[in-house]
Amino acid sequence: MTRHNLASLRAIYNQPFFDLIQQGRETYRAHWPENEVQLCTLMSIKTGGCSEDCAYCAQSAHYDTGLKTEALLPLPQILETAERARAHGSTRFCMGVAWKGVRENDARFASVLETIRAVSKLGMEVCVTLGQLTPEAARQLRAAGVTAYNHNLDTSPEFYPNIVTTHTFEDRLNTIRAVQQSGMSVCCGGIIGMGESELDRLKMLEVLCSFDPAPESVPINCLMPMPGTPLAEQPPVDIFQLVRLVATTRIALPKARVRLSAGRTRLTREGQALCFFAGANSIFYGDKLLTASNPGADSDRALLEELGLEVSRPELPTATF
Ligand code: SAM
Ligand code: DTB
Ligand code: SF4
Repeated sequence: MTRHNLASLRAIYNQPFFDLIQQGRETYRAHWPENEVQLCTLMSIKTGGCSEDCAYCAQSAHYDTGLKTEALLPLPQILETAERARAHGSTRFCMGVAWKGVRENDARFASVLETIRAVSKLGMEVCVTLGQLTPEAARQLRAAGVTAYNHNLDTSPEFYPNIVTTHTFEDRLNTIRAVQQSGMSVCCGGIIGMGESELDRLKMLEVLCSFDPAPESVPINCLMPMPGTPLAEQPPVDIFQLVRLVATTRIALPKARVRLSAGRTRLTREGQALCFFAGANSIFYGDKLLTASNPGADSDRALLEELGLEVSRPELPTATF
């Protein structure tokens, strides 16, 4: 497989629009069962009060966002939500916490591990996003049954300090290395619409292309401007720029799940259809993301049906079942 660099990514991205989406579609068809979309449900299991100053995030304690903070939720409540997600057709369950990172010997981490052991018995892919990890914490998560760990680069190395000052881009890479060593899959992507340039987006993609192994999934979030955060007034992302990035990601990382993530509430059905055509094959499904809203499950079901798209089966480690 070609390992893309910035020059090759720019050449792909800057093609005439229809050539680009056609190449995205062809790459998708060569690597994936046709017309299948993965449905993932997100649940915030510890909300707000985070020490980090990520400029996009409603959960940062640095900004007055009016969000109600919540301590780590108890296992039965999480399990019930996971069971409901499965009953509604989700094949991946992703739990998020507003932490800078995991402290290995903390009782709260022990509680998260216990929750993962229970949720992983439900037959869905299990993803968590808990912030920074040590290699030992990553090993314990893998042993508890996590299939994928979400830790986004969010933007280019150059633009990152404009968005976060309480940790570095290198910190993000260190956590991703710990995840890779543990054997969990890496779910890693970014946010567009934070004031970065299109080149910054391709620079982020260049870093994703350097991962070994390649990321299993790449969430592409459009900024949801959160009141009270420094990015509250950012204008929406241009749809053609989003579609171009989706297609370029599909072409550069053919085997990755490309997830059309936060911000779908501001996309039209036609815009989303173009993203699927260009190679997106996963969405967050259910009325809520972590703290922000998502299109309703009913309207998503209707959209998939109108486009003739089906729900993909979970990909589970064979040892588990
Ligand atoms: N605290 C952990 C961390 O930062 O890795 C996990 C949770 S954090 C909320 C997960 C990801 O959600 C972020 O990396 C970012 O890509 C995305 N995200 C958060 N707020 C967002 C927003 N307002 N709009 C779009 N994406 C957002
Ligand atoms: C990802 O890339 N997007 C999800 C998931 N990984 C954890 C989170 C989106 C959060 C959107 C804003 C919110 O709900 O607060
Ligand atoms: Fe905290 Fe994660 Fe939000 Fe940053 S993105 S403020 S680390 S919850």
